[in-house]
Amino acid sequence: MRLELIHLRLPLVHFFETSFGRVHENETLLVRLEEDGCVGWGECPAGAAPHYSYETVETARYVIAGFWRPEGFGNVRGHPMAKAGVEMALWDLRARKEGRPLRELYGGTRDEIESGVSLGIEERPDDLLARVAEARERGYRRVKVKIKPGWDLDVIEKIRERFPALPLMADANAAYTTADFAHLAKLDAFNLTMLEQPLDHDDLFDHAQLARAMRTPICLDESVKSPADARHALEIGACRIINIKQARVGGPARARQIHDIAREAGAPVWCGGLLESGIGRAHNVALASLPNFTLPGDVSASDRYYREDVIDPPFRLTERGTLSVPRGPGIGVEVREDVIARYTVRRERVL
Ligand code: OSB
Ligand code: MG
Repeated sequence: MRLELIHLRLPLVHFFETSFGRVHENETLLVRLEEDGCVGWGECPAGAAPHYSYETVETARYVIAGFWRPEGFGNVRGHPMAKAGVEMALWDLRARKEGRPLRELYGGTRDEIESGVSLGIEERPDDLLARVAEARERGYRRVKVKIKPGWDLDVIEKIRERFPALPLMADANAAYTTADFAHLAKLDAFNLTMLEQPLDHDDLFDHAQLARAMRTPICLDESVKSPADARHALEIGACRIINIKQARVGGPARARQIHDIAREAGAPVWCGGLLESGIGRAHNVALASLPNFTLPGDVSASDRYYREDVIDPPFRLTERGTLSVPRGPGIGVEVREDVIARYTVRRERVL
């Protein structure tokens, strides 16, 4: 077996700003696993800075290079994105060896997945309105906008005025506190499908309190890091919906456990994203083909992020506002190593 880590820096078509900052390019770590003439690919979409979570491309590289063995990660605590990247590569390798699509190994049931788009904070509300209009014209099934204190009620009100029937939601990336409950409850006036992660990245308890103080359903992202978190969150009413990111929760196996826990609790899930390259995107598409992914996800077409994707063919939005789930072996798309080489910051053989 041969394992390589490839640190990529991919320029974004348009900058992406959340409550924790703006990025113009995305840093991500690819995992390339080769065995018996077959290659499996995974991705740790950890980014350059520990803002979304404590992981970065550098910590993922450090943890995989230093502590991964062919038997697994042993007693490594935390570092879910590092673990997820390797696990994705192992699943892809296995599926390719068996000549089966990943979706089939996961028990996915869909041929296409509903695609939404996540729009960042802009300089001016009008800039965001133009981007919402464009997303709608392209046919995305729902629009998510990033909010933070000072960029919330007024912006949402403007979008609603112009697009009364648009399936719309907001994501705060943990920008609010318990002092903001009354303010957040004013979002109830705008018929949002959900409010994502308004409070602390580690919190469940306060979210349960907030959920009782507003009508808009709460969806958790950052706070659900494990199947146990999902169980606790649903049991105490901290959320009604879960955004599943396999990178955040430590890989596809744990993502599927969370999917099953939510299904048993009667809670829908959707597939989130972390600006992945085509490789992580293909893994997300395979995961999102599972039956309880009943809401449009943040898995958008390749051209929404990058001028040039590292896979062929890139993901394209169908006229139904969906992405097709590839039928080929593994992630079902060809990996363009020539494109990867052009964006590589560092490539290292670990095993
Ligand atoms: O909170 O869902 C998030 C991107 C980077 C970090 C956090 C988040 C996001 C997104 C974009 O919302 C999702 C995507 O389109 O990949
Ligand atoms: Mg989020």
